[in-house]
Amino acid sequence: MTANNPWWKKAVGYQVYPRSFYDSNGDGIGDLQGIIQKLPYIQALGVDFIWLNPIYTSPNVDNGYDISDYQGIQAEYGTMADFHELLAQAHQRGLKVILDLVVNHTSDQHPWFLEAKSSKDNPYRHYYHWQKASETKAPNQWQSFFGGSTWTYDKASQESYFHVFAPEQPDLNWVNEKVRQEIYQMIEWWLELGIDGFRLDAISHIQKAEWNFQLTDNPWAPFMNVAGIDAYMVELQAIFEKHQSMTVGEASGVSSRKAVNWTQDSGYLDMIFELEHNVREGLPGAERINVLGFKKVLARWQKDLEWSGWNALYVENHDNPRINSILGNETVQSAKAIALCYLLLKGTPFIYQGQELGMINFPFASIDQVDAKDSHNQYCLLLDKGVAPEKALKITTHWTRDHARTPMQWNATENAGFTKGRPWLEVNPNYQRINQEKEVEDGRSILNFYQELIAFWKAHDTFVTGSFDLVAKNDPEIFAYTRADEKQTFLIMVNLSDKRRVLTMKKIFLQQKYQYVFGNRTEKEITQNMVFESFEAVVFRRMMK
Ligand code: TEU
Ligand code: CA
Repeated sequence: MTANNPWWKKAVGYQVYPRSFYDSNGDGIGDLQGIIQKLPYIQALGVDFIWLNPIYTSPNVDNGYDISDYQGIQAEYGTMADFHELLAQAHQRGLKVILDLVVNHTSDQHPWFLEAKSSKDNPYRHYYHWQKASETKAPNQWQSFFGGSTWTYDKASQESYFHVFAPEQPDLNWVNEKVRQEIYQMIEWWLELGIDGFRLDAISHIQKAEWNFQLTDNPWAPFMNVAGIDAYMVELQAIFEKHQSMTVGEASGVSSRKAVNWTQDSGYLDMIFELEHNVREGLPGAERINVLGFKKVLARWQKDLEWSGWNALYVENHDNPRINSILGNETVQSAKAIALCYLLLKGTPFIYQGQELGMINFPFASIDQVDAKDSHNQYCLLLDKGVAPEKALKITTHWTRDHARTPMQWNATENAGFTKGRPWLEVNPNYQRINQEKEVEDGRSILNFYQELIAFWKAHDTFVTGSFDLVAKNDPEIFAYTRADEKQTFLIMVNLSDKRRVLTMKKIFLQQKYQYVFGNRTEKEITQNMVFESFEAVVFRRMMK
């Protein structure tokens, strides 16, 4: 590890959603001991670090993203002793561990908020944002991410408090120096405990515009990377640098250009997740990712951060549907094609639990099967508008976050081997077909493909440091690009459609000598009119020396 080549540039991350990973005690909820038991599995994949979604004490309105004690472990997940054990065992296996850092807001049950709410002159009042209001008139018209106003009225004080997510998630007032100091101390406490870094939740929202800011086209503009945020980021950066911790920010609203500031060597964070590549097409209830949009967004981020800054690469997380359902056609072939397509881009790849098995969306048949709060809100809003229940269900569940949150599918026994009890969220009925035990045995499985792909990626520094250039830029279905350094060039070509496609190659590729090195189907050669089968993916290599 050197200043220019820190360990995380050549590392793959694995995201664990603790609630749905593995339940060790039969209460239907995944837990820390469950994660400990599955560490050998994670290690065998070939990844280098784990990101755990929130494991802190929480009333669980937003599955742990509403924290009531930053230094406590959610009882359902275990104890601080369990966490220490998890950290030690992961480290022993060469796996680093990063935690979710949720500091845009707390739970409304956090002692700070309970104090703040208790009276207008409580010393904690200004830990949050309060404005004069009435039952019928909010301080302004701003809308929250989860639907409805960003303001919730408090009758006792005749003021409203501000929240960009649910009312149970009041936003912290970062302008207040005391708030920042408390947060910084908490961060140091975790870093001193030995964790390796953080994924910073919703970090681009910590600064808000003036309350009289007038909304135009983007309803979220007043809290997306607003001027003034940099001062806070610089303070955070100093702490992370002091501890040499790895950081990845969820920074929606930070453009690919601005991301350079955020992630260059002297930047606030090591890397950020962009939130733009899910370019949707189709009617609500039947949307898919538009391939050309997907590839143009990713290519722009690749180019803008090519030589300064760093990308965090992902196609799934706990907030989105399963990629093999919305971009792929739910086959083994398409899962592999998507894997190859994003993992060889420039940046640090993240794999979300179950993605490596090709887990797919859940067939929701009732709103009672849904847990996600934002989906319930959307469903109610649609019913209020007079949309028929069946249609409202379809629109709501098609892109719900719960597709990603169904329990991990370990084997073909009841509940996919996730729990001996009743799972907190229903298991996908396809678990007999798609599960980890089965895929380990099958040399041609998606799981084995991921292992081979990670090993292939690790064997070539070109994938870490090399350039990125799109090939066949405007092809609506083929995502092709080169990764090159002074020693070699890789040409990556992926047909992201379920149709046979022909790509006419530029002369230069025919004149140079390329060799097939990796793919999800059979060997092939570069020809003038190359035929790609449905979701076929190939990598060619050209040696310079
Ligand atoms: O998600 C936040 C999130 O998605 C927004 O920051 C995003 O900017 C917005 O939707 C615009 O597209 C994170 C977590 O990943 C999510 O699970 C939590 O519910 C949320 O924060 C609140 O903590
Ligand atoms: Ca449990």
